[in-house]
Amino acid sequence: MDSRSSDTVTGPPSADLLPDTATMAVKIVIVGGFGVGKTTMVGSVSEIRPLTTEETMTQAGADVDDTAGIERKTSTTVAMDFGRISINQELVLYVFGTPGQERFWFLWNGLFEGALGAVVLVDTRRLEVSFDVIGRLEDRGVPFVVAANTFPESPTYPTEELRTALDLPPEVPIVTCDARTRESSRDVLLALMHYLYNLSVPPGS
Ligand SMILES: Nc1nc2c(ncn2[C@@H]2O[C@H](COP(=O)(O)OP(=O)(O)O)[C@@H](O)[C@H]2O)c(=O)[nH]1
Ligand SMILES: [Mg+2]
Repeated sequence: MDSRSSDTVTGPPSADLLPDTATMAVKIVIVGGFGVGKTTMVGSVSEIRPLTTEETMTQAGADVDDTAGIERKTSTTVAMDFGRISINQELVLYVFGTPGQERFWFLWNGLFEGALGAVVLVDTRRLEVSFDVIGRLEDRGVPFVVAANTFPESPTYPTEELRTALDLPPEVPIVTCDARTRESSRDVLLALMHYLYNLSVPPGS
């Protein structure tokens, strides 16, 4: 029997199905400069096959996208990445990754609608590509955490040096991660959820 054509199949529930116990869905956006690992993070953390709009880079983009330092990168996200992760039985995160290049900023209005918070992924070799992204989040009043993605040649800086370099206020969490591993990417999302929770609880209560 072809199970895909039958609607009476019983068996283990597909990981694609949202568990019946899920009662709360939260929208999160992952942003950052070109090549910092957004698509990788959505892919590693998602329990459903991530939707991605990856395109092979063409010579036409050669002068537009700065690939210095990431020469092996041969594809780039055109619009967005999308994935889903269940944090526990009740809480489900919908994760959207979106490009940081200025020419994609028109997408931000729609993508940030209803988003509770954001992850700013940074590559410590190229911190400057994240400056604009952070500024735009601050302008919009979107709470965010910063995650430094670990590339082999990336220098590691003490957290407070990163904070100064990115001109971040003291309360913004800064974590390090390896976007290729599910656990590490999940920890980044958990750091964001803790931060959002603390923001929602008045101090002293
Ligand atoms: N070493 C290492 N490479 C990574 C990591 N995350 C992403 N990459 C690689 O860096 C490149 C850019 O990642 P990608 O997810 O496409 O970046 P995006 O433009 O932000 O979506 C890809 O070739 C990835 O395989 C990481 O944590 N460590
Ligand atoms: Mg991408």
